[in-house]
Amino acid sequence: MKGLIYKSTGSWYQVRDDKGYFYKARLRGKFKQQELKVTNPIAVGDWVDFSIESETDSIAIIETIYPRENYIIRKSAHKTAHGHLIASNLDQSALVVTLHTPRTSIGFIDRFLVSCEAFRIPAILIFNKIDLYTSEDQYIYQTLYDIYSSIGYTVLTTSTVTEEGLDTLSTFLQDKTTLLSGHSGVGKSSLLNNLLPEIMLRTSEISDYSNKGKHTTTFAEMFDYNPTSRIIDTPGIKELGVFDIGSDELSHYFPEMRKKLGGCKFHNCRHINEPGCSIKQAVEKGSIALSRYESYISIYQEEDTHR
Ligand SMILES: Nc1nc2c(ncn2[C@@H]2O[C@H](COP(=O)(O)OP(=O)(O)OP(=O)(O)O)[C@@H](O)[C@H]2O)c(=O)[nH]1
Ligand SMILES: [Mg+2]
Ligand SMILES: [Zn+2]
Repeated sequence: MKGLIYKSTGSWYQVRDDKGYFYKARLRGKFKQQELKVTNPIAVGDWVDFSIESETDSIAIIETIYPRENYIIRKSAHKTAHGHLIASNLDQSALVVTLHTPRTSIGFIDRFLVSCEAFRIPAILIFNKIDLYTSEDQYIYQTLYDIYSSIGYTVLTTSTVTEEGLDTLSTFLQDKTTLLSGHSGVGKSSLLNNLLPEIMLRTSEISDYSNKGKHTTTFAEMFDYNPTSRIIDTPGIKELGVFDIGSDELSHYFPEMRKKLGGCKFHNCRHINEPGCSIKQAVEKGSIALSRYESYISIYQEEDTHR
């Protein structure tokens, strides 16, 4: 039987068959992994073939996995040169961002967007907790809005307290499978609880001590928003760690740089200190944001040292 993975805990999986029945599944002992070096062979969003072990207890065994259309992966915290799959077969990936309690850094936003570009997954940014914005935050938000929307990214604002922006968000979720990602405590599960009140996911307050989230969600889980739309809640991540992207191809994953690459004097320009660099000229003119260029340099150096 063919099924779709809705939840993955690492030791067992929740798989849904084509009639909508859920089974608790584990992997066949000699399950054949895909080529990708990962710490988790099966992720939420994977299509699999499974066999039923016990119909009465809804227990199943996952036999094989179908090729993935795409996936989001981060560097494994435990095993070097390995990735940890966050989810697969996505139509879009939404990064939930906050300006404080907790604060999302621009570097983190850009790393996330680079990963999405590399895996060809459309990305949107959701600025949550707008009920908390001071006038200074409003100003920062406007600056970020201008930067990211001019590159072509959809930028939304939401509040789960005032419910502002949730209707608009809902239209962006229509007929798609959407990943919700972001730091712990930004409100991913809260957003899902607002969109789907019956699921009642656990959420928790930001720590007073560290002003950070408490890693309340521990496993990725997919939910049916409506018959044609699905949303994936994920555990908060500290760092994405751009995975397996060569520094020479990095500028292709900055859409505003991609358009200008032909203009550099040297065809193998790294856009760091070469003369006649169209990217650096655009940064000086202000048509490429300095913060984006700084993220480029930072990821470039990180990727370059890992080779
Ligand atoms: N003021 C305000 N608080 C919010 C908003 N959205 C979420 N929160 C609060 O932020 C805290 C963290 O929310 P969660 O939904 O648990 O965050 P999460 O992103 O799921 O966190 P992890 O599961 O740890 O990754 C909770 O106390 C929520 O009530 C919002 O729009 N405004
Ligand atoms: Mg959560
Ligand atoms: Zn250049």
